[in-house]
Amino acid sequence: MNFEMIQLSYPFSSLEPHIDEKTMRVHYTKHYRTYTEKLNSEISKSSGSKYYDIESIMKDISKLSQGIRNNGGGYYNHSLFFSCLSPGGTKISSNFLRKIENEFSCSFGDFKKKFKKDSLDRFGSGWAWLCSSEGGKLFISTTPNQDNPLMDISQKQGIPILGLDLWEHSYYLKYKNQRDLYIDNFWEVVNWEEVESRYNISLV
Ligand code: MN3
Repeated sequence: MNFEMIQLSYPFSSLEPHIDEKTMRVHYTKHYRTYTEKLNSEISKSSGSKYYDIESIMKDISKLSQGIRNNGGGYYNHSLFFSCLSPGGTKISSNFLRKIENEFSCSFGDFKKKFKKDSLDRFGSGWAWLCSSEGGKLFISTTPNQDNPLMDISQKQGIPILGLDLWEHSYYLKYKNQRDLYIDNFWEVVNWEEVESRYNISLV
């Protein structure tokens, strides 16, 4: 089993000015590629080779090596992150907007504020997530390093449908220490069609 990088449906420069071309290029061709290659190498020399999909690996991560946890997480997380971006973003459907407002009992603006606060509270490297859990309940969570809520070691488990990379490599070239500005601008490039589609799949 060899895991492959997802192909981007948009050019590196197309998320400008919110995410700059150079960051996208390095992030995809260096960081993401390295996680993918290391995952494949870790798996080939371990019991991970009996797995056929990345989701099953995440769900059994407590039984697998630290190398698979780091690089498998890196592979899964970046595949999700890059899939949920699009040039200029896509408009959220009225259905899914209502879903978010109902689930979080607040406006869409306040939901974004909550997501931002949790992202800023995550110290050091990690990820912020919008997740679906049993019965389609939505929740926000954050994880350290390359962990994610699909992993069986995660404090709060669910199916991630949107992920924000909080590692400095994802924003430092453009935003330097301003993680808050990076988070604000992230919303400008979210592919809500993809997020909603992942939510619908999570219900099955
Ligand atoms: Mn990254």
